[in-house]
Amino acid sequence: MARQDAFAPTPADKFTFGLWTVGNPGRDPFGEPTRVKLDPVKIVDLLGEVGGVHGVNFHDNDLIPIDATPAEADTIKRDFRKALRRHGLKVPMATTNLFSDPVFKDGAFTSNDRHVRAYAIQKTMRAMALGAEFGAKIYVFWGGREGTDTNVAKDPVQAGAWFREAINFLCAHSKDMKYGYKFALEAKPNEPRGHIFLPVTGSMLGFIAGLDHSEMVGVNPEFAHEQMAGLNFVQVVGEALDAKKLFHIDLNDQEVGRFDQDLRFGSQSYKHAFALVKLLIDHGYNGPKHFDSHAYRTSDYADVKAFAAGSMRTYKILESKVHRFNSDRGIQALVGKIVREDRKLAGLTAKYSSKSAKALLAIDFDRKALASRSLPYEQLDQLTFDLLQGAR
Ligand code: DIG
Ligand code: MN
Ligand code: MN
Repeated sequence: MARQDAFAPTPADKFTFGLWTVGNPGRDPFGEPTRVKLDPVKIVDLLGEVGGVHGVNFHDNDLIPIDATPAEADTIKRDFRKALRRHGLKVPMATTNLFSDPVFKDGAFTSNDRHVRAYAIQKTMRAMALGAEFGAKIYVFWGGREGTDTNVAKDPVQAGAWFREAINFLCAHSKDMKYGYKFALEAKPNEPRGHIFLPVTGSMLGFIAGLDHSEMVGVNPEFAHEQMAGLNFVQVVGEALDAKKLFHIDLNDQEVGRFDQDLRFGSQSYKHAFALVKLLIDHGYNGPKHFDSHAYRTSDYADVKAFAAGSMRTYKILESKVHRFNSDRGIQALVGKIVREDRKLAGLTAKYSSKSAKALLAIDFDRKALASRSLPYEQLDQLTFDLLQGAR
């Protein structure tokens, strides 16, 4: 009997891929496809061949071409449903393509044209119905065209109001239709527009607070997008967890200062990826882990499968490293030294009272002694390196 691979994924890991990820045909702005374009059934079969995948996500037009007839759509859905059943895959998330068709050249929910904005809301309503047909309970909004290429083209306050109007309407529609969706807003700073509105997850968290149904709206942070903005993805996800708004997550990798590379998860920034997996484990994130990424343009079918398998394997390896970190006596002894708590002081500032304020003001802190406390971060970081490199 073959030894069970400790890093083999299972559907319980909730790893998911979009149809557009492993189905990416290798086209880029400077070159034509290098791979045969796979239809949705073939993409599901590919994921089935890889094994251990929990689910597959789609934009409406990844599944149903924008000009498909109702009869063509029915056939596609029937065949897709059969493929899902064949491999036991779920559809946890759905979303709308509001960026490919030329009609969205100036945005969808924030187009300067009221007709385009209305069409975008209608298209999203239809896509929500499609997602609900396949059991999706998370609905992602990525506004790839919501932005400007010149500031004078659009007033950002007006654009924000239009975006809010659309999301409020669609939240109400989801409730009206009893879809049970949780909406997840995905930020990106630029590309394809020069300046995308609500560019980072933090912007989305602020925006959500002003919505009519903010309780059903969270975020879908993507590693590459926050990295493009020069932010620390681990801290970004920490903000989302703190706000109880991490409804979905797009995992991939990215080199700083480059276009959106959507690289295989953990293929570039091992250390960031480790700290991210640690954060998700430490805070009990139990949502889908979506690899919004694609294989290199140079990859063939077999290499695309290796890309998908590698994405999940990397996550499982980092998971095992996190458990090692959290149980390593030397590392935990250091962590214990670094974090100093004091119940008496904690009692003073946990909840304000004029009494506690007076008591706090009366304390004579020894500033020099506080400053002299040792913080062995170099040792901790080196032990982390040793652990990640298999030297511990
Ligand atoms: C790009 O990062 C976006 C689109 O691929 C999609 O709308 C969303 C869902 O993961 N991510
Ligand atoms: Mn991306
Ligand atoms: Mn994404």
